[in-house]
Amino acid sequence: MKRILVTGGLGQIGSNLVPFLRNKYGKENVIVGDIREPSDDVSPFVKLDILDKKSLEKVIDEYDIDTIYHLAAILSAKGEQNPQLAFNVNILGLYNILEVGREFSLERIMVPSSIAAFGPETPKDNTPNDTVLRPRTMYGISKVTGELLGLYYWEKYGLDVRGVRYPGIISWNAMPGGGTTDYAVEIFHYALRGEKYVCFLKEDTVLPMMYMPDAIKALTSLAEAPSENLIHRTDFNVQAMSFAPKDLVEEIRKYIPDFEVEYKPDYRQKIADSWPRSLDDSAARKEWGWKADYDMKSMVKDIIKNLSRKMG
Ligand code: NAD
Ligand code: AKB
Repeated sequence: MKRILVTGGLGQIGSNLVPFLRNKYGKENVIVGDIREPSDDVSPFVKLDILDKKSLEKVIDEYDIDTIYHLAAILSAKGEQNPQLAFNVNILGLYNILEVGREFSLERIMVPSSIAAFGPETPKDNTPNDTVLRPRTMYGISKVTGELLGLYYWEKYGLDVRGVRYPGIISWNAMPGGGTTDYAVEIFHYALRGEKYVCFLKEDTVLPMMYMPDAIKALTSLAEAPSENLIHRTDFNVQAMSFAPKDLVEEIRKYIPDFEVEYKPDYRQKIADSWPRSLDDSAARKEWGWKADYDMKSMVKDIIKNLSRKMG
């Protein structure tokens, strides 16, 4: 039986992953951990700062945890505003997670990486899985560190750490936590409220993106893949769609023709310019059968339907 802790479980991905895991493994077997208090009832919940190793050990022990989905992190834009916090949470926090994984001989630790692991010298189109990693953000540096530490703990201690390099994740039911791809979530809320959106990236900045159901599918499928099939472990490219803000606006205007957008690039433009436009995900396809279900068209249709219903 699985006993799962989801760190950072109140965040954008956690608030979608937790219901999925609870549906599969039972509510009581999936514990939400986060440094902040929930606004709704998400019990079983523990207030947990991953930098507090003693509390982390106590939670693992008390709840008899065998698997961690480690989602607690500071994302790229927030990380550039406070690199020290990003270093602490993303690197020292992950170190605590790996150490408790080793000490308690946990069965599996899932740690998402990101396209932020790449940098300006990385080939931008159809970016290979195994290529130059020279990120220039503290977030990206922490993601490369995480990929390498995960591999180290696997090879040295047999701790089964796995992860995908997520692109920008787009959801309608949870807001993003301070990244460079956040525009692609915010924009829907403005469009449906009938308000003008001021986009912080240039209109032609192409980035890889993924709809939330595919993001959940990617991480949970990798978690279940037979270990012997995996050549990579912590650093799988996963591609779903690639678009620029103007492409997304054009698609949204098919539903909301008078939607107004202005482009005012800020410090996040430089971050976006250092990331790839699309990814070669053949390793994920070969090693654990990855394939995305949604492209931009089907995603926009689904978001407009669900979000307009939610907003009444
Ligand atoms: P998020 O910012 O929405 O959520 C992170 C959560 O971590 C928040 O609820 C926050 O309160 C919590 N947290 C922060 N510091 C903590 C601490 N010290 N202890 C415990 N909890 C803490 O992030 P997300 O989008 O859900 O991302 C989850 C993971 O996926 C991260 O590793 C992120 O790098 C990765 N990822 C996300 C995206 C994306 O577009 N959302 C893309 C690539 C990779
Ligand atoms: C961010 O923009 O920081 C995240 C990511 C791609 O890792 N969405």
